[in-house]
Amino acid sequence: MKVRILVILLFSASLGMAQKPEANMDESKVPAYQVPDLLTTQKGRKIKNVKQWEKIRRPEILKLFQEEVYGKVPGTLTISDIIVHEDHGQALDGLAIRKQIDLVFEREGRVKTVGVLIYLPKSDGKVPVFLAYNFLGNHTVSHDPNIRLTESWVPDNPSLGIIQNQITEQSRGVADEQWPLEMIIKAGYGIVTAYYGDVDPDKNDLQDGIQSLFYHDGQTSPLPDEWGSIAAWAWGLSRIMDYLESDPQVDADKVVVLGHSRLGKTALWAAATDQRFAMCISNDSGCIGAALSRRKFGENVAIINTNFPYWFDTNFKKYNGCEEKLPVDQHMLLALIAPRPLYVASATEDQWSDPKGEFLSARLASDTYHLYGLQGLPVSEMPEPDKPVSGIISYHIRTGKHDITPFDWEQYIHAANLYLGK
Ligand code: GTR
Repeated sequence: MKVRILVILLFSASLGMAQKPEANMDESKVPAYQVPDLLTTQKGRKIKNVKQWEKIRRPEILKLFQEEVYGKVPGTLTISDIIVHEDHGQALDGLAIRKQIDLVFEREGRVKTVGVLIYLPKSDGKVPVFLAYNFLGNHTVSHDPNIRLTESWVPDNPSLGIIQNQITEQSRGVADEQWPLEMIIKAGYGIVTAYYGDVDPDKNDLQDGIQSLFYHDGQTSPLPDEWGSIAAWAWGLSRIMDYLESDPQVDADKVVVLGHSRLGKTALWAAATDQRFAMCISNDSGCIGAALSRRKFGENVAIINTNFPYWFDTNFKKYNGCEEKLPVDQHMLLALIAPRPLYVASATEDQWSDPKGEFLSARLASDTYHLYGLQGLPVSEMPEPDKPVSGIISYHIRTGKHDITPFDWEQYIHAANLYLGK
């Protein structure tokens, strides 16, 4: 009998070692935790005003995220060439003009091309824009037959006709419900999108993304504190911003960077690292996006590092299973966006992204907004589903699943109207 118990114990222990890390989906099992204080430096100095925040604490936090989480960009690379495929295509039944350009990046003979699709409301002046990556290619955001097809690697999806990692006509318009273009244009905003896989294909190799342009001979992956895919995608958003600054029809002082899910994590990191983005919207960004890591609810550090190790730098692997050792938590990422408007959104059926952790993080980030004389998130309790809370930090939890819907977009347009100084 004893032997049998021992065998069972040994067997389950060995299974345990091989097992994938598990997600806690039970609120009662959230551990007691304490997040690092936003306004106390690592050496214990109290931050009392904007000047100290901007000179001391903000750079300290930014560096910690750069070194320990997302990874540093190893050098400078500017746009080598802009290829204009289309400058004023008539689109959306005459409501908008369409532009399509390629941004070309070249370094030591290696080249990457990022295709950018732009719809702008017809206007005599410059217009504010939303900038957001898409998941499967620019042609998926609308049935518009003029949108060019990406040649980059796309994950196989036979039901969408994506075979051998190449898209075909079959996926044109498949994401149009996530991109209510007419509503955005009618509200007076342009929309700028690109396929994130043009910058770095979303697969575990780090061989054919923008990072590879920086490799020296024989190098096959970034250094331990250098960029994973999220930092590379965020870098790409900044390069699109470089282009937007040169576009006479775009108001580059009013670019709202937005992203859903992994692209929400990316939008947050882009807004943290590049203060030219006037506003940031995180839609269901979850783990290592808006949600607090120390709650260990839903997706956690070990899970995300197991499934998507290449999204982050190698240093980040140290924190598998020990979120409490992280020198940062995600409210500090949100605080890097202050004093700019920020919108954090969750969905009721998206417990994997830990809506409560996203809300609490937005709440905690308010301390930095207070330094600027701003209220931050105006409530302390999580609102009811579909009842948005509006402030310089806004929040809502929408009924439904992990997705970005016209309801979400309506709130984002409303917040941009209120807080972008339009
Ligand atoms: C999931 C991942 C999340 C989120 C999501 C997405 O598999 O666990 O962190 O990024 O993908 O991007 O759709």
